Amino acid sequence: MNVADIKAKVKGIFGKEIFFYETVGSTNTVAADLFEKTSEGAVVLAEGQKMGRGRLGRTWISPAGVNIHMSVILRPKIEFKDATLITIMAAVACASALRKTTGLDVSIKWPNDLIVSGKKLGGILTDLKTEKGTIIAAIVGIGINVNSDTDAFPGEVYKIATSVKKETGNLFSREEIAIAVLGEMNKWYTVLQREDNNMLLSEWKRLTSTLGRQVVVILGEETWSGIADSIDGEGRLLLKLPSGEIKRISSGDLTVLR
Ligand code: BT5
Repeated sequence: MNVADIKAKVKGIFGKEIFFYETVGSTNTVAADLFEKTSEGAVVLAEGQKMGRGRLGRTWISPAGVNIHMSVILRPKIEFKDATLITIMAAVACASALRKTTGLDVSIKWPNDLIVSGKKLGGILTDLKTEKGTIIAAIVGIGINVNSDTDAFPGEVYKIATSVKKETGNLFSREEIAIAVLGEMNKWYTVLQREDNNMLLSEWKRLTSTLGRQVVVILGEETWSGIADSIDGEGRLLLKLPSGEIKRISSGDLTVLR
């Protein structure tokens, strides 16, 4: 990756400082370690990850040299209860950037998936550093399959994954996509920090493919099914249960049934 190109072309603070590695365990782990030595908007980028992480200890497949593995270090001034909004903000930024740079109809599946043609193009992993219940840092990890051949992904993942190359038939510049993501993050993070939740959430609603759908949400031992009705000001999913009751859910694995 041409890091100098990214630094030169980003607008705003995101990506002005970039720590670049050929291979890391996980960019989120590296970013958490670098946190004290960096300013807000610093980025960790890696060509490949040996221990790329999804949520709940899951693995993020991270082949070298083809995709984007990036973590952005934030120091958000928001309350702990609003932490889901950080992922919501990053998803809006990524979906917007991907639509603009690739022309693909990228949508957001609550809470952290980037979807094209019903398949997973990318994902977001937000790790928080807290002190006495206050958020002191958020590490926003972004994985986007750009030029990889997802048919070669191991296990069952090839069935659910896709890449920009697979969807368009063309190779894309990872730098161009990363620059767009960082530019959109700059914009939407400003919106989040000025607490303009209406602007953020209305853009999220424009970009999501989750609302109005029959879904199942699994969180630990619990499973709920119903209609994904809306999200609230804290980024929680409002699930309309068959009884008509509305259940507010902060995190979980969501499957769209129809
Ligand atoms: C996510 O988790 O979607 C968050 C992914 C975040 C990855 C970035 S890369 C940079 C930064 N550093 C890290 O270590 N992580 C972040 P989750 O919703 O839990 O989804 C994980 C699931 O997605 C896996 O269990 C697989 O089923 C599937 N999966 C794994 N690798 C994939 C890939 N490359 N593309 C599409 N799906 C994948």
